[in-house]
Amino acid sequence: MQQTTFAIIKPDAVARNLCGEILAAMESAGLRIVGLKRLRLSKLQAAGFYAVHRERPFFESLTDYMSSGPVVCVALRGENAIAAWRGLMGATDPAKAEPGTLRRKYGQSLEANAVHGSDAPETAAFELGYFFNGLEIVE
Ligand code: IDP
Repeated sequence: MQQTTFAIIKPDAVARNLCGEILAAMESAGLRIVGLKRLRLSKLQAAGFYAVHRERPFFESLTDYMSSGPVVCVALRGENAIAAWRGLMGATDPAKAEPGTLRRKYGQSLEANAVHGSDAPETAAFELGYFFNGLEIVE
């Protein structure tokens, strides 16, 4: 099933000039980049994006980190794109992520784990709409 999912290259990875390598890994996995933008989130915008985590103890730190520098946002389209991109990212904690995954290769800590990916069709729809308007995703 063709799907569109949402990815972020997080501030730690952007700061280390890893955008090209991460975008290349997306394409090598057969995913198509159908939307792309660089921006810097405000603290409030980061809190809106991660609203599902607002009761978690790491919420303050997470939203500080996500607003600490520019991010690169990507709309990705392909066969089972949500699961395909989650698989390529690896587990949340880079130390526990499978060898070869992007978080294992590029993640620095449980929080600064290099990339984000939507975990379900509903979250993909919310997250794509949070960052892109209809004209900015070109399938
Ligand atoms: P996911 O990004 O793999 O879907 P989530 O549980 O949705 O993982 O967590 C969102 C983000 O919050 C993670 O990618 C990571 O940056 C951060 N995070 C998750 N758990 C912790 C934690 O226990 N401490 C600090 N940051 C965390």
